[in-house]
Amino acid sequence: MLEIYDAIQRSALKIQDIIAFEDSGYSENQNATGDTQLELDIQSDKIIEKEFSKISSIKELASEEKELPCPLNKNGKYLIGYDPLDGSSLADVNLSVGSIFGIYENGYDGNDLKAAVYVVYGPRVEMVTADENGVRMYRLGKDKRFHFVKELKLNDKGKLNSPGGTQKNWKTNHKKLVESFFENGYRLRYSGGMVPDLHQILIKGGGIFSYPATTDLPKGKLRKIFEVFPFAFVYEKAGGAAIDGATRLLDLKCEQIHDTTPCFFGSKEEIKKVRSSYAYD
Ligand code: AFP
Repeated sequence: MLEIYDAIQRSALKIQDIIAFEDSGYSENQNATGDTQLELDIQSDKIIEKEFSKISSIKELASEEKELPCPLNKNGKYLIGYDPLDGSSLADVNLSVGSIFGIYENGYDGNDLKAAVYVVYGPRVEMVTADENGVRMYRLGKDKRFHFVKELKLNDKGKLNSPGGTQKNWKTNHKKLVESFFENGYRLRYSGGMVPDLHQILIKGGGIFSYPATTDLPKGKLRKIFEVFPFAFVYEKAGGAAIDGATRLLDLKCEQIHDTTPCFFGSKEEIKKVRSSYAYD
């Protein structure tokens, strides 16, 4: 596993460099979900693939930017599902973006996850790992190495509310739920990048991030393998919870590589509220 974390760190240094100095315009390609790819998405994907291809314990890679998984080593143990540059369009407005990695064994169901890692590229570059050692945050130093900063733990209740999706397409119970958090004093924190938004909730001790089913996206927007399962794993290991409204996200199966699901990540109290508000959905 450590060699995978090292490869992620080497990729992060290179990705940080292209975010800062290279073209962030659109390419002429579309990814498997139909999004027009930015040059940054394509370059980040290539960087990660190159670093991972040096590691014998990796059996296969599945990238959000590719239609199909890419086999690496027949005898490898791990399958890696990753989003090379989540929220890449935010680079243009100089907001934080991130890379997300799920390290799976045997398959890509939620319960196949063994570890999850994300990197936030912002005013600082930070990496968070979640595994049997808990959730640990590292920060890039002047020496171009990542240094351990602290362990991350969620409180049972927080103060931040990050509600995703197009509001006019929210269902009535979801509107009421989001409103009830605000009525109880929660403050809005939503940048449009799930990595910095979920990172902020973790660092500040708690809150709720939601990307619900909407009338235009009945299965939500966020992808299970590349985005949802890895963050569900991080949130659970940090003492929080993650559900699709009713079911624990990590109990969900993945039928197609690019499957999406509605998702809620948060501290325990907030997730309890989501559960009761979705009970009669
Ligand atoms: P992009 O990668 O297309 O910018 O989308 C980012 C993202 O997948 C995730 O990081 C955000 O939380 C979510 O989409 C934002 O979606 P909405 O703009 O629909 O709230």
